[in-house]
Amino acid sequence: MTEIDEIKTRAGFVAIIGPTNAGKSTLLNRLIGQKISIVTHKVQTTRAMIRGIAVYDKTQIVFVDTPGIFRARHLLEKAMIQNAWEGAEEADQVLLVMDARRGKDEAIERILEGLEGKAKNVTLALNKVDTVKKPDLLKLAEEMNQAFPFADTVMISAQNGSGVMQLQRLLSKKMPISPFLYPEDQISDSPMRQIAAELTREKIFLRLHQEIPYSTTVETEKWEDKRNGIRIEQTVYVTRENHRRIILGHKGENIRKIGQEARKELGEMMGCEIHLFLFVKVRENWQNDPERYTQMGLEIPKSQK
Ligand SMILES: Nc1nc2c(ncn2[C@@H]2O[C@H](COP(=O)(O)OP(=O)(O)OP(=O)(O)O)[C@@H](O)[C@H]2O)c(=O)[nH]1
Ligand SMILES: [Mg+2]
Repeated sequence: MTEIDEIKTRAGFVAIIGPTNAGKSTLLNRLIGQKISIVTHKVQTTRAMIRGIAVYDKTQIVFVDTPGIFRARHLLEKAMIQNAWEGAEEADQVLLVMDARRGKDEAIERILEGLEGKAKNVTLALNKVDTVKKPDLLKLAEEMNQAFPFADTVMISAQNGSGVMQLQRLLSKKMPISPFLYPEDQISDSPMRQIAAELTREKIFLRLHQEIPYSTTVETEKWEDKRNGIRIEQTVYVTRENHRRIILGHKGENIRKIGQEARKELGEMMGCEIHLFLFVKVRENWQNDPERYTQMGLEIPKSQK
């Protein structure tokens, strides 16, 4: 690249924020063209900020997926939500993703209040348009724009991709002129160890119900490149002995299936054989242990430091 070409490139950060379950992680994966952030039908899936990097034309956008914003109860949730707001404050642009089917509910109103002092350039993405009729969508767009001065409003389906290209183009134009911030072929700055732990957590979310997934965290303890693939050891931490038993399942059936599913997907992602070993341990108070957040890539709320 000559110096003149370099000046013409654009690069910047777009924070994807919104209520939990709005489809933020689904959108991130679609924008990147690869799964890097886990997705489930359950609320509060994403816990830390996950960055996905995409290049369109001469623009590099670092999309920051954030945890959904909701009313926090314990320290972990406070850390999740603080990280989401910090993502919004630090970004060049904010993309507010909402579930068009749910409409302007209390969660959205709280976020709009928060956005007032915290972010300037906010684009609204009405997501899940595949589930809503056009006249209702237009009404919602109008209602939202009366409530907040959005720079732009787009209608998308993160799931089937409708409107996502237009959104990419729109955001690209808003990025500041800058050299690229990461190597051109890099798609995330999350270490593979962390993505691998997230994948296992996703499988736990999908297989187990009620409060168990929320009281669970996964850490990659060992990652060794071997001649015949990668050997990975992970620990699943739970808060109570009976949760440990449920995760293991009858004759270890649950943990075996969780391991199989995670291993299969990791293998596809890495393009090699994965040998995955899962251990389940009780750590009663992990949700209040800041050390665990650092492992997840979450920052500890300032008030707690
Ligand atoms: N019908 C439909 N479903 C969608 C769309 N986008 C996402 N979903 C579904 O919505 C659910 C939540 O998606 P996620 O991407 O995990 O949502 P999120 O906003 O990241 O949620 P948190 O991480 O919990 O804050 C999943 O079941 C997705 O498959 C869409 O465009 N249309
Ligand atoms: Mg998410």
